[in-house]
Amino acid sequence: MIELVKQSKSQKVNTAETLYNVFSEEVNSGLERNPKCLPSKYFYDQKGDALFVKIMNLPEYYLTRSELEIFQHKTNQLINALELHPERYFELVELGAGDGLKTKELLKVLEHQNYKFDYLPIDISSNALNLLEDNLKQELPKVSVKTKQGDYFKVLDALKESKHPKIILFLGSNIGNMSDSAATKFMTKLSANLNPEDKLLLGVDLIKSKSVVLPAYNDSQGVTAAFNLNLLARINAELGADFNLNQFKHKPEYDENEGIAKSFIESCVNQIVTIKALGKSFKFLKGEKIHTEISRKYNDTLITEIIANANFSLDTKILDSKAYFADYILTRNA
Ligand code: AVI
Repeated sequence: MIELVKQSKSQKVNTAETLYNVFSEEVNSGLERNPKCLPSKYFYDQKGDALFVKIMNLPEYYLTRSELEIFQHKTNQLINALELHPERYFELVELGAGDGLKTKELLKVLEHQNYKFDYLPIDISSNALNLLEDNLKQELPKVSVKTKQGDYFKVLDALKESKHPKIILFLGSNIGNMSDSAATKFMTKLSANLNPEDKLLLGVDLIKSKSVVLPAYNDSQGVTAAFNLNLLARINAELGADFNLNQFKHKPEYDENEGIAKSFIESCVNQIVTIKALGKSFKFLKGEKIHTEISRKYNDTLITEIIANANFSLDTKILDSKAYFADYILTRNA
């Protein structure tokens, strides 16, 4: 197995500096645009991570519960669809494993039925990986866990050498936070980093009525609002901005025909915000919106379209009991 080279202290400083520069450049270019926008990847600082955990437990946020139900009650269907055999060793690789809540249901059954495999969670956050590893040591001590910290594609590229059959998990409708063109590119790059016959389990939220989707992004406790506005708090803290969080509000939208939930931050008044790190100020009109996130919902046609040029074939899909969520199983073509 190829291990990722550990970074030296000075490399870490350079990485932090680069990340800071990219963050300030992306904030600048997003706020320069008309209409204004900010990338959703910046939701996830320590506070954002904690708020997202709260979101996953909200009564309105059905996504996590729906996929968990598939992993709890359709585990054997998943195992059959992935064509796993107890005697044939495989690597179970998870992109952005988080707390591994759903995956643990699969790991439990695989461990119990004596499947031969290693579990390789990949995450950009070493903190998240350490927590997951500790938790698995307690709960499933027999599962072999090999955490991989870093960029998904760099890790997958290194793993490609191994030639062992791989099952890739990309759960939670994380792909839905990408535009369709970014998702298409992502799938193409993913398949290029796999070997023929490797499998992908892609978890996606399905297009459904506004009465179900919109509350998931506009919960009654205001957790999603805090998650969205935390982006401004982060810009205040890290780039020395003076956003007054009381003068902006969370504004989600969902169009059933388009099948995309969109989150915005709306300015409640005419105001000017200064960002010290950029040495400049930005004007916001009352009612002006900053677009912060898309959460795309899918159907078979959309999935077929995003994999059209990606060298995957679509084997099957497994749904939860309400048909809110789907886990698609794909095979990397020869
Ligand atoms: C991580 N991602 C799939 C979540 C979603 O549903 O788009 C992020 C989220 N944003 C607001 N609520 C949850």
